[in-house]
Amino acid sequence: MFVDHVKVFVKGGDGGNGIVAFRREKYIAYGGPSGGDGGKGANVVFIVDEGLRTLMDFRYQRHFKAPRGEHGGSKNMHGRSADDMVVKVPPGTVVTSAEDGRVIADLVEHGQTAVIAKGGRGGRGNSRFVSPQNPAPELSEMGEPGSELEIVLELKVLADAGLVGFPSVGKSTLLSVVSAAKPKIADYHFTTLVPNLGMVEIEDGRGFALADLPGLIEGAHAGIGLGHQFLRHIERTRVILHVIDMSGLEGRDPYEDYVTINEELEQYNMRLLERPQIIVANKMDMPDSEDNLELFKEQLGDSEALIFPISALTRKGLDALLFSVADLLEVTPEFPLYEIKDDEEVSVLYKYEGDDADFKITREDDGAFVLSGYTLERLFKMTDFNFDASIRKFARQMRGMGIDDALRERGAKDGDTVRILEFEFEFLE
Ligand SMILES: Nc1nc2c(ncn2[C@@H]2O[C@H](COP(=O)(O)OP(=O)(O)OP(=O)(O)O)[C@@H](O)[C@H]2O)c(=O)[nH]1
Ligand SMILES: [Mg+2]
Repeated sequence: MFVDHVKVFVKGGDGGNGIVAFRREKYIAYGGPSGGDGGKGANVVFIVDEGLRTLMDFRYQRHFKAPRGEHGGSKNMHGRSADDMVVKVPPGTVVTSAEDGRVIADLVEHGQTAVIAKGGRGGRGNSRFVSPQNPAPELSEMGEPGSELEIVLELKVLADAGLVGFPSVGKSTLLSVVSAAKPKIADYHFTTLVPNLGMVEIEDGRGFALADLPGLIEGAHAGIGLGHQFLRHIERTRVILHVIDMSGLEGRDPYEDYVTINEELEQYNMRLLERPQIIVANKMDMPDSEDNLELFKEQLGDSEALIFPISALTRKGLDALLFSVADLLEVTPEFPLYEIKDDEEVSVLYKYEGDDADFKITREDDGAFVLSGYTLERLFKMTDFNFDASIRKFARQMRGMGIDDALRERGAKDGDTVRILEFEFEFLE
């Protein structure tokens, strides 16, 4: 099964909790604070494995939750940090945010890694809150929650050149005679259901990777036929081989075919038409092909166009075509698909977006004020409500964020209910 598009959920591990503890030693009446920090939660890391060819494994596992860090211990013992959760992906995997489509990582080379969801840091134990004013704080933090997000994985095969054209024009046949690939070939439409890759080696020692794609028809960009879903695989190719059936045996006009496919490429966007194209006039072994080719050239009216008459079936004209592809590849730069910022920026970007960094106040039917927002919820989750000092610290942080004032503005009165996540407390003036 070939799977090239999946949506999955990833969550970095939460940090371990810091704890409140005090030394109890034989000859020391009042030991100092000794609560250790929690360990760091694990990141979810993707790594490219060249042994993988599809995203099939993700069909069966769609949730990736990394383990949390260990909690701190007494005697200032730090909790152990959790080991990263490493997930293998095939080369050519593009990771985007399901929410807004932003690209998080483009994983191409074997061994390449990217942090997709960051683990939270460990909460600090009470020995870290010691100050001259408070030598024995009853205050510690819970671990920071790991970031969580829904992502889309798309596989975009890594080929230098891609074969496009109507169904049954001979794309797979061509791939099969210039490489060791064994794609399915038949005289009905949509024989090829998934992209095939072949390595082409030419006589002068040069070589390139060639992809055979499922046939396109008018409206493919809008999902007709096998749809544009496979066009994503041309996105990385630098040169497009536009295969046209010159025999006219199916009753279509070769020039119209040519125009239709180019329109589909244009509609698909991704600037596919900016890529150099080589026109492969196939099935030249058939009786009407010569005449059709002459007519095609007239209609095209472009003397610069690279047109190679071949017969994939009888293997005629292949060398000239392959040399030309290799030449063109040499002068065609890589097409940058995405610009990716470095890991740190990416994970911060994806953890909390825009207004989430702030807080939001909504009213519920029962009159309660509901507070939400990433920063606030994060602070909340890191507060250990078993200790008054922690609660007071959280109250101070909320005030610092302007939440008290905002609540008052929204009409909150002494004794009103305020909710954060599943907890509630009273608003006190
Ligand atoms: N006469 C002739 N027939 C060819 C040639 N190349 C391919 N064919 C035939 O055309 C039919 C379709 O070939 P495929 O290679 O499966 O075509 P395709 O473009 O991959 O088709 P889809 O995968 O359906 O998009 C088969 O019956 C081939 O034998 C050629 O050069 N000459
Ligand atoms: Mg095919």
